[in-house]
Amino acid sequence: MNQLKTIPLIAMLMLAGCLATADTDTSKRVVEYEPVVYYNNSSYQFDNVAPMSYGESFDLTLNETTTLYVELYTRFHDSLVWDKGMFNLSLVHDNYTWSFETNETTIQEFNHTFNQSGNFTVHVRASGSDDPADDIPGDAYIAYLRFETGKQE
Ligand SMILES: [Ca+2]
Repeated sequence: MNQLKTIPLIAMLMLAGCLATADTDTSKRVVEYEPVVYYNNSSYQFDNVAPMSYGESFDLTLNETTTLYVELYTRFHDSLVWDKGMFNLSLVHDNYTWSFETNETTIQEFNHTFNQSGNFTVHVRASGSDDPADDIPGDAYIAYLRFETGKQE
């Protein structure tokens, strides 16, 4: 019984392989907008009572026009004792720096397009603390970054 099920499955897999190959061999190729996409997700919650900083960095090579799409959730309380926490996102490439900073408690989506190619370093930094006297969890952020590069404009 198992063999009867296996044989058609193998035949289907072979056929699927043929179809996929035939598809890519098409001589008339349509050049479409195919961006190269990089994702980076970063998040942190400050459970410390005294202020603390947190950061992540990563390198990225970008080729043509790049659009960075950001989905950002930030939560920062007004501390009686310390400076208010903050979130900072920076892209650094040679003498070029783009950065965004906020200390709001909000959800925001935005994008930024830049005509720079080369090796970038992306810095995600934040500082914050937790107020032990309230029921609210500590300062926090969640950042979803999506880089789409190679866009024809
Ligand atoms: Ca708290």
